[in-house]
Amino acid sequence: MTEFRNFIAGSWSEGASQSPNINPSDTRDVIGTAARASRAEAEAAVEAAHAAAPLWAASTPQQRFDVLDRIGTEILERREELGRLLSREEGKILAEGSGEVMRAGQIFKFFAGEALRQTGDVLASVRPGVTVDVRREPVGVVALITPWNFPIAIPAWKIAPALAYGNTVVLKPAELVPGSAHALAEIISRSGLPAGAFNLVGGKGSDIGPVLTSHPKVKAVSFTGSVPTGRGIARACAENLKKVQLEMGGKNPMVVLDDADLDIAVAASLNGAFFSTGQRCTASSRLIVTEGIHDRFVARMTEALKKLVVGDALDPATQIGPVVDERQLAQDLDYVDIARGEGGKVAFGGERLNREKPGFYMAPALITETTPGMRINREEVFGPVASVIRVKDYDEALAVANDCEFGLSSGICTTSLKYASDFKAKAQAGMVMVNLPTAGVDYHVPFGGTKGSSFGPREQGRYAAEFYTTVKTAYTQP
Ligand code: UN1
Repeated sequence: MTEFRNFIAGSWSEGASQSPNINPSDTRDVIGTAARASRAEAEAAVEAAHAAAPLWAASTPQQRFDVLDRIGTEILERREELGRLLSREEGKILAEGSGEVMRAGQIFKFFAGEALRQTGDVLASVRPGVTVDVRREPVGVVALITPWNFPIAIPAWKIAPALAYGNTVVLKPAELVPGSAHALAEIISRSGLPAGAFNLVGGKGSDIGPVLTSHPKVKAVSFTGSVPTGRGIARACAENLKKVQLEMGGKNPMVVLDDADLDIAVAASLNGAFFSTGQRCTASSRLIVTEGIHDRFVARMTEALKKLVVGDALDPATQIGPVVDERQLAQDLDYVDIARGEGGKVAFGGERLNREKPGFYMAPALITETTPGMRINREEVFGPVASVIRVKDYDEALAVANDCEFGLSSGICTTSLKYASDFKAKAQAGMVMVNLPTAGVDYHVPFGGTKGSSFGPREQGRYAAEFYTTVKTAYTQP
């Protein structure tokens, strides 16, 4: 049995207890056992990161480049194997699994370069003869709490900038996907990073999360996950005056206008709503469609959904893998019922599917005849469920798109430059997509949202420096 262990101060450990890592495509397949850290182990990880902090903060840009570049190289070389492990434990299909691993490798390569490209300012003071320089310094120990839906890319896009800017790390990955985090930790352990600069602790968030968010030696917490957990983390960080960065939910709109290219609109909506089994905070869960194209759009979507192959994530013929676990599947099915109860019509799917192997399979659901006030259009489902809202024109589409407590990614399909430009300006979202799915983002540009979706500085690209550094202003009189 493979053991996915904790990594603390440069040593591997079994944890206080273990939990099984189950394949959602075949629940008989136990991939391994995952270490659950005790609170004392989580504390030891923070202490190790704290002890290593001065050494890593003093590392040269070349040392940081070398470490991150080595990590990126090994991830890229092993992308098929790591992608398979990721798909086996999370349930996204093989192409998505290896694609995600590739993204993780590219992120490490990008931040390897950023370690060399760090900048500062040198200015004249307002006082004669005095100069001022403004430089970025590491924050110190950062705690990274990551979700199950991107088991390697999200840890990568937090760890890589943390290390590139000279911080040390304690990673707490989601319990459902310990294998990918363990593989990443092994790669990091061989990279030349000093012992203690990177630590991995597995287990329940409710158990060890509070250790990380309250420990005085943790200076910053970056979290991706649910809104209630995010709020709790923000409260704890406020109490202890830590920097905090939160990426939470979405209820992302995809607007389809009468003048849209229907092929593009259907492809972008299918991808955005249902790929990765809809388990992305960037998923297009509200399809807002103007009346002139509505019926043709729904007919084409339904036709396309009928052809999608739902099955074992490790079967190359599969297009939609299983839902991650029983609890999430129950929630997805529940929301289909809620939508039906509110007057929505299930145009396709929405039921549990039985396959040869016992797993959490669900037919992707398209719900039509919905209105903006319904719960199905206000609450995040986090599964393969999308609803269609019929609107009169662009103005109504924009208003409905923005009538939401979230603001992560907003899409529009149109051939009109006028509407596309207006939407880019007025969409209340951190990311806007024109004729592209709301999900599936680049790795070298900022990622994040507005309103209830995100809190704190942006992730990714060079904007990541904002969170992972602190600014020092130095005055010199020679
Ligand atoms: C993507 O759409 O490519 O948890 C990334 C999530 C996001 C990542 C989405 N933080 O779904």
